[in-house]
Amino acid sequence: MITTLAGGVGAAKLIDGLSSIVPPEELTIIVNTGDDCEFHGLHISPDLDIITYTLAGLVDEEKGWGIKNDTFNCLEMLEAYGHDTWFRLGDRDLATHIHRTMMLRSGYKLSEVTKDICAKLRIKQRIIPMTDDYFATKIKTDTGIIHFQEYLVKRGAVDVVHGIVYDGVEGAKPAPGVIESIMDAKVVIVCPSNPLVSIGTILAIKGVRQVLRETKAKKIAVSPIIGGTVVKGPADKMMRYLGIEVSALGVAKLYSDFLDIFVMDEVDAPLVHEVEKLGIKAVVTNTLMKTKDDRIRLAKFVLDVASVYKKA
Ligand code: FO1
Repeated sequence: MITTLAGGVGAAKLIDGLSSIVPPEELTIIVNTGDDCEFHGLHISPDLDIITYTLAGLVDEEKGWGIKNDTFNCLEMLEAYGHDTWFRLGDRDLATHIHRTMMLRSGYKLSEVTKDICAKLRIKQRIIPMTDDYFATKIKTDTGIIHFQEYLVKRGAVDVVHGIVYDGVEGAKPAPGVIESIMDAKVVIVCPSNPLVSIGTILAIKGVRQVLRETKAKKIAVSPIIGGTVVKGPADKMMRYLGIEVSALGVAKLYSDFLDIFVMDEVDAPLVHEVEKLGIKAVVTNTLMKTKDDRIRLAKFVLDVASVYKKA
């Protein structure tokens, strides 16, 4: 069994690669829900949707989120009524949020709704939200504390970041299957996602860091930072503002209490020695995932290094 900790777009690419090699029933994906938000009365779970749409073959590959060839008629009408439409929800995408919200209002947990959506979209891998409880990632800026989506999408990540608030973290229990899937896994893969607002949130859930230290699984992470910058998203900016070294080494330090192996890009080969001083085995490869073949190649590399996959 392989368990992955995942955020949005970067994670979805690696998971897409993994799903080409690993039998679906052997792959569990624990997903960040700190990005969840409410628009037009609907519960949106962006990272859950990015992962499910990717595995269902529905994702808009160009953007990395939303549904391919979606239309925006509903949003246009909402705009005409004077509603905020900076968060671009497509017509087909809206069906997911309506379905999710209806189930949540009927008393189902987010993990049950996610299971239902996966079944309906014929996804065989197991996708689990990190928690069924309220959890919202908020960013401390000069204009006040704002929701992560407002910081990222509405304001284009231009603000100086003074801190990150995991609102609700005290009461957020791991969703059913989170702890067990880490404990029972042969390999736990930390995807190349934002270490602060995608992986950091999962690690902040009660018991998760502890079980990562206790499990016999090999724990392997892929760096989202390549040569001091990110492929997508604000991780590098956020790390810089928060005084965290913006490098693969800076990421390795955030995981050093539980990590066995760290996969970095070839350009970061000079950092191998420093990472290994943390007691983590460091390996390098091309970690860019531009094509489907890149995704599969990186997934094979990760599994090979973790010794569960024999190279062909
Ligand atoms: N990202 C954007 O940059 N702009 C959007 O308008 C936007 C809408 C959106 C709608 C549904 C969804 O599931 C994701 C959406 N995203 C959008 C992506 C999302 O904001 C982030 O990429 C993730 O939260 C980070 O993983």
